[in-house]
Amino acid sequence: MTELKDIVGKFAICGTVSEIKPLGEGLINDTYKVRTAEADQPDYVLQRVNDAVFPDVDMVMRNIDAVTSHIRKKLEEKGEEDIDRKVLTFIPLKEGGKKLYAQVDGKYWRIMIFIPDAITKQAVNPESSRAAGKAFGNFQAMLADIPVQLGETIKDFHNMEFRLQQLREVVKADPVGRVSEPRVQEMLSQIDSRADEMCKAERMGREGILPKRVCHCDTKVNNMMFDKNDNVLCVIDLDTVMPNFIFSDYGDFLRTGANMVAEDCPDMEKVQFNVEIFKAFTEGYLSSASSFLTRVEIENLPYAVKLFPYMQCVRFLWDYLSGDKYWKCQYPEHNFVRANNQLHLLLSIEAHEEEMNAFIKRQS
Ligand code: GN1
Ligand code: MG
Repeated sequence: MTELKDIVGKFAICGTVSEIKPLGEGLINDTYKVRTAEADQPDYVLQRVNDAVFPDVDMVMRNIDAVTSHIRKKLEEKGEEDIDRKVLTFIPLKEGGKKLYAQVDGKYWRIMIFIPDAITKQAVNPESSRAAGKAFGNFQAMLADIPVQLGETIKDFHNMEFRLQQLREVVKADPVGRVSEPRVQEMLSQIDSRADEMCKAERMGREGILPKRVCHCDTKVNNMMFDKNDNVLCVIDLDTVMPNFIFSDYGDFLRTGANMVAEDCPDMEKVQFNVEIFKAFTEGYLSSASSFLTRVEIENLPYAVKLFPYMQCVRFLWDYLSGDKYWKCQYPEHNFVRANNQLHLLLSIEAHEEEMNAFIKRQS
């Protein structure tokens, strides 16, 4: 097997590698920190891209190249300082033109500059939610005029009609005999009764009243870097950047950020929607995104808040009924618990619907 330092050696980095050790606890890609010996040379982050989740790594890296180059240009035009901390910098191969990844022993690797003096956060409060809303809105705003068409790195990733279709297929095939469980039947009927309402985005897309824009599609607070004074430096984890309805970025952040507990907390009474987080994130988001959002997009933000817990409930249930192939499980019921948690989050959100609608009206 090729050693990590030989893989690093394929890239046009500066400095002499002194140490390579695992970094972070991401579940999808394997990540390492690469230290260089020289104080005046940057350190780097080496990553193996999971090609089971992202089958077209070339497309992923072309998207990332287009997005980071465009953001860099915008920051330069604005005369920003310290740009290497405000956008990710991927390093090309020594040989291979401008290619930003190496294929070694059938695996895919890439390397980027390590951003010094930056932190990530795991939990949000209203203040960091506001900052996150502003940062993700700004990310979309900067990419609104990107001159290239990005690829869809995971086909139909946030397409609700497709996710329901996937669920229906596994219910029909019932490969591990879990469909007849009464709790599964109960959940399926909760899902069915909302299916039509939740596919509204796809219908509006077909009617031509809802555009797709460049979205991040994994808007969690831990996908942003902050400086020591709590200012957002940049958005990271760009593998899922692709054209989508803006609901993806807005709704998926609140799915995790505004849940009072983790998405796999088994105590359903504790699963509650935090309205203060919703308000702060929305204000932050609209402060940077209202310049390009349409009325239809803004009016439907409360729908987006419901859509993502619903979609995640469908996806977790699909995996439970498939035999737990997509998400790693610590115990046999894990995926069901996750699905149930998302359903309870949805119920809590539904109880706040009027309040959310009134709040959004006041903003526009
Ligand atoms: C996966 O690995 P992570 O946590 O960034 C998934 C998201 C889900 C999330 C649920 C590529 O994201 O869509 O919302 O799990 N990413 C992919 O925990 O499927
Ligand atoms: Mg991630």
